[in-house]
Amino acid sequence: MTPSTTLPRRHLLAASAAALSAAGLASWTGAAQAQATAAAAPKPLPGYAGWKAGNALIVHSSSTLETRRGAFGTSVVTPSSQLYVRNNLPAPDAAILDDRNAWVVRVEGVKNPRELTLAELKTLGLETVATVLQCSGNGRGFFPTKPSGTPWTVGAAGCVVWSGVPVRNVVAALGGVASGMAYVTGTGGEKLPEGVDPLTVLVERSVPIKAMEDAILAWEMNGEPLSLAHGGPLRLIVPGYQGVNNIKYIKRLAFTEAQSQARIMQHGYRMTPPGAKASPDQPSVWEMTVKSWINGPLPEQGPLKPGMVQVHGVAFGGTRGIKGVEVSVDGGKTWQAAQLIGPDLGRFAWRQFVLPVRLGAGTHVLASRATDTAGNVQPEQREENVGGYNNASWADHAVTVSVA
Ligand SMILES: Nc1nc2c(c(=O)[nH]1)N[C@H]1C(S)=C(S)[C@@H](COP(=O)(O)O)O[C@H]1N2
Ligand SMILES: [Mo]
Repeated sequence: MTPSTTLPRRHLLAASAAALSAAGLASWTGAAQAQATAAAAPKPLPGYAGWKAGNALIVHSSSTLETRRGAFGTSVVTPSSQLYVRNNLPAPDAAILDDRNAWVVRVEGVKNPRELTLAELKTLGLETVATVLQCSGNGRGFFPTKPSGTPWTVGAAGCVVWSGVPVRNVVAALGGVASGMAYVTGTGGEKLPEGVDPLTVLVERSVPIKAMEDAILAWEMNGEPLSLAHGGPLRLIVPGYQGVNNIKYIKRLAFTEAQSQARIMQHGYRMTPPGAKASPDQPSVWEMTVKSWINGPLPEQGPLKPGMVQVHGVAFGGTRGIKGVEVSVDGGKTWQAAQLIGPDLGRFAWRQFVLPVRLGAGTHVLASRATDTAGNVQPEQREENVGGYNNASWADHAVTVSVA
């Protein structure tokens, strides 16, 4: 049902053409070669993510890698090798991982502000949390308006297990939050390009201070030291919040009265209504809302045989967790309760669901619709916005399969 290494045909063609030409047999591969070239050879993985499973990923650019819909598997946690990557700036030099424990984060907006090393952080507490890490632009590819930005469909998301120190422990060790603070602001440790106003490129995001209760400073992902691609040696994890708020290579954690002045906060990642200009008075992409999608069967797996099919996928509810998921095999006219399966890793993780259905010959539109624990139901339609953010539409995420 969910071959984790399904190779699209163009990969096979490109790979076999390359293998043949390497063996000096290119002359008779003319047809395959031409086809492979016409389909544009897949882009190679960028160096900092060279350890990833190329077959499981769509390489949009050197800073945007998307998990293939058919590669999610059905074991809850997304393997690190298959997890999407999104960098707004080039990843820092890998040398920052040479001495992880020496990494320094400056904590401000507390009674006793100071710098702490990762070694010190490791003495202040330890917590493990599973969260859905999702880019707020996930689903942008379904917007008919073609917003600028990566046209992700479903694969700019994964369910990841993090370990680190709770931010509230760090705050307690530094005497508590200074008075009047309303936001937690994280600053990324990338080297900034020269000759530009730092505020136009700096990756710095603020979230409401209440998010501190669940936030951790993480140094481990899925049981391994945090990789450079995913923000090692240290990353801020804000469970239930959109990806951009989870600051990689964090070098400063500040409790602040106001939101960051960085462009990525003031004008980027705002829910800007169609036709309007981005501005700080529009909602920022913070908490995620209830969402689900089907990961199998998928049209790219070819026509199905008539009979039983396990319709399966994932569902999450931001900070609230999932109460249930319904599946439709008639494009949303009728719905049936799906079964939640697998371990429940907590309210910030996704749940897997399955509905066994019997499909006869013909075309079927399969959709899923999740409900969170507060009773919010996944909407049929996306909320239109200029940036193509927060697409949770069940209609957009439906898949059409044929049975023959
Ligand atoms: N320092 C820093 N943190 C960052 C980013 C970045 O470019 N720099 N990108 C953000 C965005 S937009 C997303 S979606 C997630 C992507 O996390 P991942 O690459 O580990 O999947 O990291 C967020 N944190
Ligand atoms: Mo993102």
